Amino acid sequence: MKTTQLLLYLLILPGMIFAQDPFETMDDAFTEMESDQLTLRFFNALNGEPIPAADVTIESIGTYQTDGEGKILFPIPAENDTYKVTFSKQGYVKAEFPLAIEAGTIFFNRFSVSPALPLGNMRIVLDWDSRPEDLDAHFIKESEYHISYQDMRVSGDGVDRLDRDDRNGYGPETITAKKIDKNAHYDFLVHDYSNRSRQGVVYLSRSKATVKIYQGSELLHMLTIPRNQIGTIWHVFSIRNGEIELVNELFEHHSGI
Ligand SMILES: [Ca+2]
Repeated sequence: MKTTQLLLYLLILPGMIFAQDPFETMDDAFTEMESDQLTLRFFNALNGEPIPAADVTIESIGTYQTDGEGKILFPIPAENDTYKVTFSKQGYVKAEFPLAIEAGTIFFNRFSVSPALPLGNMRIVLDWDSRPEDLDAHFIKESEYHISYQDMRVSGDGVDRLDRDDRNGYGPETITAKKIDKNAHYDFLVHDYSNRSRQGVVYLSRSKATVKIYQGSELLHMLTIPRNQIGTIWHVFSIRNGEIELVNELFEHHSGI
């Protein structure tokens, strides 16, 4: 009996540890090779679930509907270019973003889309690849509070929160701010928790991390992490006097963390 149980654990555990995502990535690569098509995948930024039956238009390529896995497949265009993608589904922000296709491939094909937001709300969504396993989003209101996995809800002005902490690759890791104080200074940082004690490493830069800033009914900004840089902290943006200032720099140390 015990031997049987042990065997069962040995069979089941690796599947639990690696979840299903690495297989999705392998599936995508296999399907793309077989069919000369590319894949985009769309997820709900609040819970990480795939979004089915959404309309996705890729400029000068076509319009597609996501399947039950939140996925579309489209033919590889003949020309390397940046194409405008429009995602729309009732109940979600209508998201428009650029998609660069280079040498017949996409740099990163996972997009977490925010459910519709009340006017004035801001939602910051971090997606990344399978490694490092644990990146952390930090949203800091100077002299007042610091939201992260360590303190998901703060009482300060009581309106900002971490919706989702992801620890096994891919994200999304999501922070919602119900109100931005026009007199305050905010910073948004991404910390490579998995490699936090290492110096001179490029794992974060290789993570394909992408941050989307949604506000009200719009996707305001989409930033991709700078490539080939050393550091375990990505300072993505600040907010001063209610205005977003993009920073997009990597650091080994940062006073905010
Ligand atoms: Ca995390």
